[in-house]
Amino acid sequence: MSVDLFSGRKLGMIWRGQTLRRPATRVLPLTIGVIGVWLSGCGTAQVAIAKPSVPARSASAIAGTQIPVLSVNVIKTFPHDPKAFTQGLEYYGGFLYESTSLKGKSSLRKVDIDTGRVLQSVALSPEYFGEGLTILRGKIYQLTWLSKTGFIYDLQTFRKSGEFHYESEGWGLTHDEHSLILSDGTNQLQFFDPATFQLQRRLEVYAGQEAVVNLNELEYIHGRIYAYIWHSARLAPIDPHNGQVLAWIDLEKISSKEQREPEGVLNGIAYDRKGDRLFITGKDWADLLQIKIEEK
Ligand SMILES: [Ca+2]
Repeated sequence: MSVDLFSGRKLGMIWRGQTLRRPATRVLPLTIGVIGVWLSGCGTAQVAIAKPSVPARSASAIAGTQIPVLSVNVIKTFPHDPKAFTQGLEYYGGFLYESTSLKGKSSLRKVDIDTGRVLQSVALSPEYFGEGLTILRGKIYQLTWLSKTGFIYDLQTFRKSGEFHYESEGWGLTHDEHSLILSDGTNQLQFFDPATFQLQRRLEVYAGQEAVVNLNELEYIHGRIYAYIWHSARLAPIDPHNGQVLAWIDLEKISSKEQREPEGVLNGIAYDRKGDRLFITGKDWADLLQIKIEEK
């Protein structure tokens, strides 16, 4: 028996026998309604669901105003390892640092932007599923998905210097001046003291009145937290003070061209502050793209 959950033309969840390839806690933002169910005699079920509700309904209101939908232009395309199941991406000092999964294939790597070549890497133990990463004060912080354990590495040597722990799942990671900022697949962002890993605060993310779940890879850019919404082709800049989504950045055209497999969704966003370059990629994508967001 297998069940495939679709959002539009994209596969969102897969059940095979007793095995759930994505956990039940990863709730898809699909609430508009089921528009069709097909059950075939050979034991395959497909459940098709209408467009994700978050982008559709969230064009509603922030204090009576529409949330703008912004388009992007591709400035430049770079090669990306098509076998890198990207979970975290950050720019530092002329290089990209990337966290990849799946179990048994999880890694931390330093990547040459122009060639996509992996310059330095370390493999995670097979029991860990790599997730988001960020770099702060000479250290790399890397999450794991379900193990509630993060790893700390020396930026130069990639030598593991410690671990930290959190209560939730680990999805995306970034930082501001004072905190590590973690997403866990809900609509909450958690802020941790990078020295003590004490939880400082939680921020609930909303588009108008609607909770925005499935917050995934993160990047802190000019005072806003940018978050992918897992299994949507949208990126959301979030106000870190009140949790409101300030815009929907529409990446559908790029995603539909680059995505090569059902789980190969957009993931990975990195910002070069000095050069004002914004990079995006996805899981197992062959390209890394430098994009410019078109402000309205
Ligand atoms: Ca990032």
